[in-house]
Amino acid sequence: MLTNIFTRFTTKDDSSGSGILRTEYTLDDGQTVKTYTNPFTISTKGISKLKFRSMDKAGNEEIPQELEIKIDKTTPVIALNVSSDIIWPPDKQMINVTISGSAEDNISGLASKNLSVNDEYHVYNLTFDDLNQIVPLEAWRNGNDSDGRTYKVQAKTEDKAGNVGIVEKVVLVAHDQKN
Ligand SMILES: [Ca+2]
Ligand SMILES: [Ca+2]
Repeated sequence: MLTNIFTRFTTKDDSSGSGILRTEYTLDDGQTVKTYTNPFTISTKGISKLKFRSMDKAGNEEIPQELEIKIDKTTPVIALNVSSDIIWPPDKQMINVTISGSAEDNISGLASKNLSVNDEYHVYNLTFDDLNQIVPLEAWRNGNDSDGRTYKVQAKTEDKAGNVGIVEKVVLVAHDQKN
């Protein structure tokens, strides 16, 4: 679940034993078997399977052990939609805007997801932990706000490897109908 994995095997034989002869490992299900000498870095993206076993000088072989290593360098995939991107007319009515969002991360999985709704007049400052909401937005802009009033809908997610994904949608209370 990290961005890179630094691998170090520690081996021990019981004190009455004959001592470790060597440790072997494979990253491709046995097609290439290597003898472990020094710590190494695994940076292959996605899911890798590390299999390893040790043998002692008396010829005893350990049952192979397996470790699943997830290297996740990609942000979660987010889909975000709003039911209206323009609110009209600016008559101070509250308009229900449906926000539909989903997020997934198929390597390490999602650690968190948040939805926020803000507006440029700093009247709205809402946060949710569910990306699906119905939010009443005020259909109003100041008469001298020539580019209209902007509501910003933001979905922010983080996966378990710390990759952060952000997707934003804008809902506009237009200044006039030509906008
Ligand atoms: Ca990811
Ligand atoms: Ca504006």
